[in-house]
Amino acid sequence: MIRLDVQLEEAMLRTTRALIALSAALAAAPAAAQVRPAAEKPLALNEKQYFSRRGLDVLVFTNEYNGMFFDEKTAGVEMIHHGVRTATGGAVRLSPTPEQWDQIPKVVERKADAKTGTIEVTLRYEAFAFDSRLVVTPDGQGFRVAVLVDKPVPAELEGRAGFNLEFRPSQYWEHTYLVDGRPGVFPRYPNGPVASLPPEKKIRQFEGHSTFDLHGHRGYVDAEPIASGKTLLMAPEDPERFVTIRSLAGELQLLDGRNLAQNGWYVVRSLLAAKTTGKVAEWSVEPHTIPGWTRTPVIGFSQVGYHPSQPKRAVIELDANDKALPTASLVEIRTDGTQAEKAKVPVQPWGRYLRYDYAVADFSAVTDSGLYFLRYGQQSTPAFPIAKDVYERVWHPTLDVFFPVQMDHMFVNEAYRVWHGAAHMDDAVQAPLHEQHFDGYRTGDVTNTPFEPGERIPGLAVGGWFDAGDFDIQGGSHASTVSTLAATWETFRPAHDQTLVDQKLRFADIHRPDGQPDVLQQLEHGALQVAAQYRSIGRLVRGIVDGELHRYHHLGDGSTQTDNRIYDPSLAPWQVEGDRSGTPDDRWVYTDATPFSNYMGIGALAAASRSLRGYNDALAEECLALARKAYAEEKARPAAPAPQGAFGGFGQAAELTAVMQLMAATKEKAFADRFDELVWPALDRNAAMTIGLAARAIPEKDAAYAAKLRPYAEKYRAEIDSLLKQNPYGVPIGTRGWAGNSQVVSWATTNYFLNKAYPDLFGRDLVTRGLDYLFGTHPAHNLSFVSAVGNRPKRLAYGNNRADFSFIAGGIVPGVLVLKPDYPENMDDWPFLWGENEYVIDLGASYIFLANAAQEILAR
Ligand SMILES: [Ca+2]
Ligand SMILES: [Ca+2]
Ligand SMILES: [Ca+2]
Repeated sequence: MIRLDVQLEEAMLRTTRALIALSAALAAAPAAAQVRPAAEKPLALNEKQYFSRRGLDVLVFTNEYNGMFFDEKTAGVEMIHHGVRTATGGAVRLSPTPEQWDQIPKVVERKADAKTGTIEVTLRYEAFAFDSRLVVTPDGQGFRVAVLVDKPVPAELEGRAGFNLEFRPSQYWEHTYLVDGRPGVFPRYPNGPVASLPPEKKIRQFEGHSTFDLHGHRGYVDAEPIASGKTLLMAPEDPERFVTIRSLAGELQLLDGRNLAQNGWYVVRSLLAAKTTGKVAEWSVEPHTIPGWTRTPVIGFSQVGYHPSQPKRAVIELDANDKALPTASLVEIRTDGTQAEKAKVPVQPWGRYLRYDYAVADFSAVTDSGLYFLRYGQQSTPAFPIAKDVYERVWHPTLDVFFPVQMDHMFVNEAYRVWHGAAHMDDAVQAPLHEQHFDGYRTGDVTNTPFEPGERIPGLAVGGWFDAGDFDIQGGSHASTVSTLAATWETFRPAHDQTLVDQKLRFADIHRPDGQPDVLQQLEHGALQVAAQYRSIGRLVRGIVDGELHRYHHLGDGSTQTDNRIYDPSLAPWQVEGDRSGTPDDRWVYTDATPFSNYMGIGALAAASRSLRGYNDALAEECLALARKAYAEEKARPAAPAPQGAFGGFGQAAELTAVMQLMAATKEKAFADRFDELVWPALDRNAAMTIGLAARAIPEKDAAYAAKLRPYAEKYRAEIDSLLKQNPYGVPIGTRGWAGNSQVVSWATTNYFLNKAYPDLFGRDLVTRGLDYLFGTHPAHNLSFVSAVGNRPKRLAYGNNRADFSFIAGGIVPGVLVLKPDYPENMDDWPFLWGENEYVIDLGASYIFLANAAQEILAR
């Protein structure tokens, strides 16, 4: 009943907003096409080097294509339309609907000219020695974009090179378009048209790989236009999405990239004029804006709720044109269902961070258990509890669902649903030499193993998890996941058992207890794979991954990525004899050797050996023996060059991890001495990187150690203070190409260990703040970043089920990506941006640890 009230209020608010928008649009509707309302300022270049006016920003190569992941849909000409980045990829492109691994242009030069108010970008396709210039000029409420060439388009690119601009499909679903007056509805699901073309027409993809599996047929596929004409009106019925595009030379095509790749966007495209120089394409683009538009405030709060004794801060994100209201209310939903204002708290302006203004409403004073929601102006948040047990179950979906779903080499069932069959039973063969893989792996001159390229490395079809939204086994993330699960067991001993795991039958069943703690069963599953790697080659592998791009991008049941049969070259492709096949699809093992990754693996084995004792003694023994042997071998190798600078100690920091785990596992003096030898110089080099590990070792050491460590902790605490001032959320927010939830969790976890050792220096709030951030107190929106956890969690993400616009319960997404120069983004209607939405296993394990840690310190 109360929920109904809340929902009703939200629905009314939405309707009111829509009505205001609609009436504004109606008032402006005739003007949108012809006369412009005088009150609206024209688009203009701002000091941050992008074009801006109220309701519209146009970015021109503020963000570049990435040499590592190629087309991430975060580069080129882009539009932020009423606060939403609806368009990207405005650039000269070589195919109608470019895929992630298609050739991307290099930015040779970018000039933002404050005098003329234009931005000019020179783009180059090295493979074709093809240069073009993109000139973007404000034009009234919109802009013009022209492509110029000094030399004609190369002959082999005639009819192929074009100017493309891509629109996010989910923003245009349930909307219409008009092309030269002819109406159409944006396709909800890709339904063509496509054409099969002869292979000689195909433009080479990254490093000669192919996203397309010919299966013995010759043709490859290109998307064909859904519509074409001179003038395209996109979503003319929706004032927030309405864009008019006119081609001033040549035709416009509207295409649907999803026909080739599920992560494709709608593409508007004009072919470049051939055999001529100067202007070879030109558009006028006029995005409609709602006069006086102001972005709805985002009320950041924890969708999970709060422990009574923890700080409770809502962070309100405001449009630059908005002004903070003086107060916000905490409304209680009482036990009889009625509502009453529990507290009115001041809204304290915090200031500017990136492009928004922020304000903080602190309602920590309320400590009564109950159900609440926040009211700010006309806006109400979803309801949330204040209760002692809010963290008790938040990590269960991660352990109960996310981890089982990620299990490789297992059949995974949940009630009536099979998530996937036993995958990659044909693992694995030594990767070829001199190979640059599309997922970042690389091989050099030698294999570093007794195996020849292409030769089977035995024993690897066991244990392990799909690393992320893809299906590879990544050595580093496995080592760290195993270590973290072991730490979770050792620190908290969670007996939680909701999953059956049968290694003999390779069968996992979700929501079915089997009398064994699930943390140990997952730890065992990871340890089985890491131990297998050390057994076969004596080292942690970099990765076990599909060697061909057209299988690597696999979506769906992981057990259908390969044929699960051992490759037999005496058979023809697609020929099958028993458990052998003629299709060379067995995964490749990348075995480049670095002390860093070896030490990570050694640490994981030593950690696993401790936790597995009493559960799987044979595996525990073997893990420790393998770790000792590998450590001795690594030490016997010639020493790596001396570390340089603050981060130069990476290799030594890794040895420190291994030594700490070996010290804890063996209690031997030699490891304790080596630990002392390494830890202090590492702290002197980079305290922030080492302090967590050093604090973790306190239980293994004496009081003198803790006393000696204290000044480092004090120094680190002072660094945190300055960090807390950088943004209103009080956690470190990363600004790299992969969003920073991992850093937030690891930061909060370090604070947990430091809180344990030095509670006078490190308050509990430095731990819970990390979880508040994950659960909704963050920029861009207020959804919980943990799928299925909290009142409004991420409903779609870049899991291996992303093609279904779905989620995996308990998966944690990377979070808020800060696009240059100032746009925080986490798409909640489009799962395909991995930097924002891809689940990874090591973050899953770290989150389980942190949630247990919060529960423990709050119960103290
Ligand atoms: Ca991967
Ligand atoms: Ca179990
Ligand atoms: Ca196979």
